[in-house]
Amino acid sequence: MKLRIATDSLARLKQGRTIALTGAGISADSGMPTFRGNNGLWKKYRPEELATPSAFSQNPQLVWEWYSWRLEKLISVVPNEAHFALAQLEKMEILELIISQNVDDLHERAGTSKILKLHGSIIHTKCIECNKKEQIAKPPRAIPYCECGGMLRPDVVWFGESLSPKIQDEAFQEAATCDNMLIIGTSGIVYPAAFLPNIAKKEGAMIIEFNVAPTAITPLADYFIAAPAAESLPKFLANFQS
Ligand code: BV8
Ligand code: ZN
Repeated sequence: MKLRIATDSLARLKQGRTIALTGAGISADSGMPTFRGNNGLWKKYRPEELATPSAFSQNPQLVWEWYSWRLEKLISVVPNEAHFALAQLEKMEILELIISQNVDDLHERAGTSKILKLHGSIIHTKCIECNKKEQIAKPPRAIPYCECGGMLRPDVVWFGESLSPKIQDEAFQEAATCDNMLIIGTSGIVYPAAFLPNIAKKEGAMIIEFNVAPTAITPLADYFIAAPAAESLPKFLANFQS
């Protein structure tokens, strides 16, 4: 079954440059808890206790326990139909790029190759001494250390930390030059990512939002598709499959 999109909007999607901005909600249907939902990550933990540099310097053990728990969760889940639909849209050259706020690897495991990860990757570590980055083999039982002796941290952007200037500039550039932006599963609360829909809109892009509830972004949307992404994205994809 298709999702009803007006003919001129479909033509715009087929001819124009389309990018997607994704948030934790796209991974919700895989079973990954979101940040602010009712079973959200922040419910069990206090954000100021965990995803900040000061929390890590004060209590690296607790921060690693949280990330290890999230990694356990991540290796136990698989990409859902929303991730696969976006990967298919990339293959069909309808979707040029995904800009993701997510630190999971579900887009990549679904086959997406063109992705900008604004907030880093939970399956990679970074050494706080020599900055060496590597993929984590398995969820650590204790604080992991680099061969240089330095303590390892998750290779993610914490609150109060700047995004990589290169990645941030590229994301802003993509938002300013796209014709269409699909916005999937984000509350639009976290900055500077939350600037991206405003930049796209200001430059005349068509905004299609997929979410289960209205968000701070919804007033900007040309289409608001209220359903779980794992249901709505395959129906959206069906518009491009003869
Ligand atoms: C920075 C990695 C400069 C860690 C994360 C203005 C400008 C710049 C900064 C700020 C600013 N205003 C405030 C700030 C500070 C801060 C910020 O934004 N705070 C917020 C809380 C107000 N920003 C920063 O600190 C950023 N740094 O700008 O540096 C600087 C330097 C020094 C001092 C000041 C500034 C860094 C932000 C990055 C933080 N790191 N992640 C980790 O994951 O452990 S952010 C974290 O939140 C995740 O990455 C997550 O993706 C992200 C955003 O949340 P969402 O993805 O939107 O998820 P959420 O749960 O909120 O929403 C889920 C949505 O899905 C909901 O809408 C729900 O309805 C929907 N949904 C649920 N189920 C489904 C669904 N949709 C579809 N289908 C479903 N089934
Ligand atoms: Zn090191």
